Amino acid sequence: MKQSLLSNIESPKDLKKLSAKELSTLAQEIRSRIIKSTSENGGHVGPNLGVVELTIALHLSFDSPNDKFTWDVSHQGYVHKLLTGRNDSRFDEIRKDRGLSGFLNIAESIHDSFGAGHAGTALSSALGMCVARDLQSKDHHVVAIAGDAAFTCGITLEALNNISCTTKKFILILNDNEWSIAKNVGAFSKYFNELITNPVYTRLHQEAESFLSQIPLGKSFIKLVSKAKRDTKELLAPSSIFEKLGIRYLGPIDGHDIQGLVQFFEFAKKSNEPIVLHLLTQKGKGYPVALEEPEKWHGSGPFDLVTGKSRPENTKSPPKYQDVFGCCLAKLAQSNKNIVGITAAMPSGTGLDALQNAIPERFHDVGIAEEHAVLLAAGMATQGLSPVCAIYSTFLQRAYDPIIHDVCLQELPVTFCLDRAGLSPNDGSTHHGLFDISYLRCIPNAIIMAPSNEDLLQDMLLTGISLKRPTFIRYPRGNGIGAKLKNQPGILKLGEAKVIQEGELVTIWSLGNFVEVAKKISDAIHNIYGFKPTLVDPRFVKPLDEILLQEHCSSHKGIITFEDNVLAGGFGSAVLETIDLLKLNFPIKRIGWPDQFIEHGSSVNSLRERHGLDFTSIFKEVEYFLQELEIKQKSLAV
Ligand SMILES: Cc1ncc(C[n+]2csc(CCOP(=O)(O)OP(=O)(O)O)c2C)c(N)n1
Repeated sequence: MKQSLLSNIESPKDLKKLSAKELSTLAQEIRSRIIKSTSENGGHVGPNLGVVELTIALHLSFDSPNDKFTWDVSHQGYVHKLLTGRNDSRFDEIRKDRGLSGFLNIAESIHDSFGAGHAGTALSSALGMCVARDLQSKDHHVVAIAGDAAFTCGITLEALNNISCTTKKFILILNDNEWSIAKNVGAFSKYFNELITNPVYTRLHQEAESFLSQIPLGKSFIKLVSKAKRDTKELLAPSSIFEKLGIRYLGPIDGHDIQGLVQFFEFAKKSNEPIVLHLLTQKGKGYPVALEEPEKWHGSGPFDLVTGKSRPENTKSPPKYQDVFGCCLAKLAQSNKNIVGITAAMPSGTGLDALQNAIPERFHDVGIAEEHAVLLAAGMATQGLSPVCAIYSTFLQRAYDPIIHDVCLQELPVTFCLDRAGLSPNDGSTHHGLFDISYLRCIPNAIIMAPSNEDLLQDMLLTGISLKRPTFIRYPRGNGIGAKLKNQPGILKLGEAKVIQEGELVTIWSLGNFVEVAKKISDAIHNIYGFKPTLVDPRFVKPLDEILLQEHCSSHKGIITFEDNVLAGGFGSAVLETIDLLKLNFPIKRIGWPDQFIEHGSSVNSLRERHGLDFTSIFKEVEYFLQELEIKQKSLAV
């Protein structure tokens, strides 16, 4: 069988041996490899298919790892992985237990100059590398590659403001495919479109392109491009924000033409001022189904290679938390005209598209701008609106200051709905929502809830809106537990925990999705030790039900807490601190995530197993605790 070209690429140097025709065959092979692998493992299909030529051209023109690339989000880094020695069995299991990470990671390869997972980091990190290079009198290139949606991020704009006064040598690739996850939003997106369609600009560019294509690489090419650029600059300057910021603008450029791209990159390498190359690419290029539905194919679960259809989910599965949230909010908004929904570029992921469809004028997608989203909500809240900010737990980290300084300090009625609290297994350390309890619990005025089932999420949403105070509701990724959904949610009493099983000797306070685990642990205790522990669903992390806690401390021998958050500063810490504050001197065992970043994995269960949070490991811990409390197994009791 003929060996594929891709199988002979062990490092970017091997690319340079290929002819133009072979490079285009290689591009096809890479596309097939990505489609095949993502059909098994899921992953970022569309973004990667869109950057095949761009990545090949980058590695042809630049010298990685000496030259540095910073990729925004880095979800589009699969091609880069394949060209930098990672076209092996680990790619077959990308995002799985033994596979590569779905993002770039400095620990995974020397070619990954910077890891990411959150948007908006490419320009600032590249600029930092430029500062180091200039100070150390080195002369390598640093290239930031950012999608059009990265320009909805505040950090990207902060970096843009800082580039030309910091370095003369900075290359920015704007990979414009017009899509964020959903269609890109905002004024920058419109502006990029204007740059592409402006007739004056297009005419000039066509001229530039036609003469570029006639000229071989080399000094004459560079000189002519520079001249053309100078000649056109006067005309272009008024329309190019980049030029105003001291960054030379060249574009629009066909992002799928390898040879053309190489010429532009060679030109950029010679530039004596910061330069941006505006590339046009198609998300999903080469896979018709992905081209047709860019939003669906931004990130996909496993799918059928031929039809592109998602592998059938169990139709009997309970609804996802995100959908219960979205439907419930849309329903509540029908009868409460003050409710407004805000998302930072995740309308479908958060389920907020239900509100978008039902009442579009009360739906706001602000782009990848979590910090702004929270301030926007704060402003709305001062004027009598009831904003609901739906932001994944991990991305809310971006908005920490406005949460403290604007919402909580002024005690404004903003309801935060934190989806993906807990594990995001395939995505890994950049995406797990394991810190929110710790980073929110220390903020005065914050009310924090975690539902143990999807119906309780509805109650908490109504409770949050009704409280008219800063409220945070954290819930996990994926399906609920199959709880019956009430038509009309109820309002919970602030801070009231619920005893779900009256028992004896030990009381187990388990939060959110760990209530189900606690029930199983309780059954095992009953079988082996012959007693039923008390089970509590605390529902509120803050305020904590101190009265119930105090009662349980006097009627039990010890307390166990479970949570889907890091132990440091988490729910168990809240219980421990309260025990200390109340001077109860009561034995406690806390179960939660350790003080380390949790990697990606195939599933919640596999990661729990690896980190001692599966049933068997937890039960072992519980048994040690029972021994400490001198509670004996049934068979050993006298
Ligand atoms: C801070 C933050 N918020 C939200 C996201 C979720 N997210 C991942 S990729 C993406 C869109 C990226 O669009 P763009 O940068 O244009 O790249 P493309 O996928 O179109 O190539 C979003 C919103 C994120 N990664 N980081």
